[in-house]
Amino acid sequence: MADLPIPIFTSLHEIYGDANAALSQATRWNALLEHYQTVFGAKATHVARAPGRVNLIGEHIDYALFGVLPTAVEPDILIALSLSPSPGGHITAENQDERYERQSFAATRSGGKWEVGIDTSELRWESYVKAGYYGVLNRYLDTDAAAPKSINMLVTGSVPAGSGLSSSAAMVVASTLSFLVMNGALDRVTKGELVRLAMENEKRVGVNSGGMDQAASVISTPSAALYITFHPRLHSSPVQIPSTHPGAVFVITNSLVVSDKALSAKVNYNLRVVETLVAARVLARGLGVSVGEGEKVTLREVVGRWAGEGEGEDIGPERLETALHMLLGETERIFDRAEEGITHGEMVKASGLAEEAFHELYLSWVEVEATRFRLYARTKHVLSEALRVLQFRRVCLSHSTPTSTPQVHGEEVLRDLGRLMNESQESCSKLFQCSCRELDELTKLAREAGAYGSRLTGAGWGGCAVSLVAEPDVPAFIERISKSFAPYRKLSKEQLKEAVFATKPSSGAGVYVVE
Ligand code: NG1
Repeated sequence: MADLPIPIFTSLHEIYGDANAALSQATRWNALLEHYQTVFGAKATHVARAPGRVNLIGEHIDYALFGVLPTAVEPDILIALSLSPSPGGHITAENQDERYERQSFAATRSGGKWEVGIDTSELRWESYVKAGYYGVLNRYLDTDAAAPKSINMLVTGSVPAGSGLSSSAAMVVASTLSFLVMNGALDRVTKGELVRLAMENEKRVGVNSGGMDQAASVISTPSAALYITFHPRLHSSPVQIPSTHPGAVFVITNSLVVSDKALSAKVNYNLRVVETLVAARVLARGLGVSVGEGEKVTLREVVGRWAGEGEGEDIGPERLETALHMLLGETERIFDRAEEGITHGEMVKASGLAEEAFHELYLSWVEVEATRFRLYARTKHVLSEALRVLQFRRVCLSHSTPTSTPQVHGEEVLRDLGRLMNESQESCSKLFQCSCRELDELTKLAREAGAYGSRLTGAGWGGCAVSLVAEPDVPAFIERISKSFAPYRKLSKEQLKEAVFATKPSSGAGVYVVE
């Protein structure tokens, strides 16, 4: 799938998978194109589209290189585009959301590179547009080439920001696509290359993201979830959600707590990236697995080496599952299990590196802030969550065709999947500490409202939960949760519809050519 070209769409039906969904999106698309003409006095020629995603299971393990199971959703970022006749490579980016001001900028050449002036000291919406531009310019445009094209862009989005549905990745993928198509470079990239480019681009905005979101936003199809693995290289395969009776539906509920990953990165996201990297070295040391002095080894690589995986090989899901089971026991022996975590000095000692080498390897490239580091709890979460992804996938694969005793079987399957989701929530909350009071409450209320399983989705610390609900129970579930979760009571009907909704898988990113 990663080797396929970027799709060029000519109908909304192709994008949203069915005629009804396409119809309900048509008004929004038409409004965007009309607005574009009013703002820029000319018609848009293309619309770049990138969807958000919901991660069904596998949280905070992509940057440890373990497989995850997301699916693209209907909410998306759209960027209407056309070349502007003005010379000089001017980019004018307007956002339909009035909170975000119009921005104009142009790339400059400096020291053999293109620069676009990304300001990471504060959160600015255009940084995500510039991040996409930076990657395209530096990868596909010579610095001694004539000035890049001038472009007018109008952005709109239905993925709520800071909600764990990956609006930031959708934004960066859509902007990367925009600059590729406008500079005539779209046919030079495959889906896999777009994922890698968007990942690098997002790092420019300050988050050391793992790659799951970009892969889900780019590679998804409307028919299945994706099992995405990152080791030894990016790979994805479709996983059909079992066609059980009753059918399985994933319902999104927004906790309404906005979590800004980029702003809290040094105490949350990036700190977890560092903790899990150091934990990998400590685990390797305890297991007698060899790691190069300057190597930033990941937990997935340590598990593989311990299980006898050769360079560039993948031991496959079965052997990985067995290895994870065994290693979960080993963590008890290897790590200091102090509840409050260990100090910086203790962590350096456990890594076996000299202070200076430790700093260079783990802290020189990222800003983190902590007095204690919980390597044991983080490792336990990562290994057990990686195991749950494999189990979830196995349940799905073994029930992907309807069975002869559908009713009984269906409920059993939903119970199995739900249990794994609940265990994931518990682990995210207690061991990885990436939940929050509202998400703990919301997932508990979701189970009380009839969900088989409920868990936070995405980075956490706020944002959305995803719940597994039997199809016939969806309306009752939505009604109950709307009443029981206190913050929902003050929402209007419209706001509630945006906060609580059943997901439909959608196709991955692509470019729509306006006729
Ligand atoms: P969100 O915050 O939902 O986009 C982030 C990371 C993912 C992954 C999850 C946690 C980015 C762009 N995304 O997702 O790669 O690590 O957290 O599972 O940083």
